[in-house]
Amino acid sequence: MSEWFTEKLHRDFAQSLRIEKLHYDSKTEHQRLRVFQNPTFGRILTLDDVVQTTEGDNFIYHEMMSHVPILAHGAARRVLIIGGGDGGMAREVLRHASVEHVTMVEIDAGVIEFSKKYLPNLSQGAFDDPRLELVIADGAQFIRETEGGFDVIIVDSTDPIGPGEVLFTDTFYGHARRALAPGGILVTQNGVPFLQGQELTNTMRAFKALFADWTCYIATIPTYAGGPMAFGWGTDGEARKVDLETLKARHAAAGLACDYYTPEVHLAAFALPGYIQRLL
Ligand code: AG3
Repeated sequence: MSEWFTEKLHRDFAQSLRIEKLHYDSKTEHQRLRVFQNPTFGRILTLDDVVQTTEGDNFIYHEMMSHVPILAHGAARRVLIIGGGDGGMAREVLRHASVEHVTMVEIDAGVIEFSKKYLPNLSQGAFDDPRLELVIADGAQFIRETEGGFDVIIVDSTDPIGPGEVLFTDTFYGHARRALAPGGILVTQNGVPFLQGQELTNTMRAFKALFADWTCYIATIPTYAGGPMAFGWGTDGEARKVDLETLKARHAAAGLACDYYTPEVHLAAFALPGYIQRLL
């Protein structure tokens, strides 16, 4: 007899993952946290019964949300991560030697604590990097009060239910824009458009009013089921116009050994299918 975890994030569509072994199940101050083993995906972290990350496929999400804006920018020194308590995003951002300082603002200290213990493959030592400054706070409040000057801001949030909801408001996006340095880039997690189209539409409407250059780019992550996931992109700079040769040079100079990101994938990710274009 095997036990199954079933995610019911969407009204009409569920996904199940076999629980080979339950490592942890508890309530933090903010949400229910589980870590379990699955033979195909390795350890899986769920928050309030929604898959957040897996050892097996997290590389796609974390590489695409970090290397796309950082390599497009070309000279990112200060990076802000909102959320990201599992440490996977910090791991990828800190692989760039050019990044001097990473501020990570996570609302739930419990997620960091348990990820360090039960998901060390996610952070791979990122929490010990002296360039990382950890702030336990509400990201929406932090961004309202920060002086800013960030070259890249990555919103590595949960879905817009529960603690993550404030990270999808026009007010939050406005503050995020103000926290960017000139030429800075904001990227956001915007769910799976086939199933969560309204979420992308709402964010894009806000970006349209805020940024000279706004769009989304996509990547398919198996455990965020339902087709490609969308990442919001907003900037007043020219970073989206970066060409393949420049990206190749920057990628090589950074010395990144990626499993998903390539300069070709970077540019191709901005090519949107019709049903996603129509949501913008
Ligand atoms: N945060 C994104 C989880 C959203 C997935 N939900 C979904 N299927 N729409 C991931 C945190 C990883 N650092």
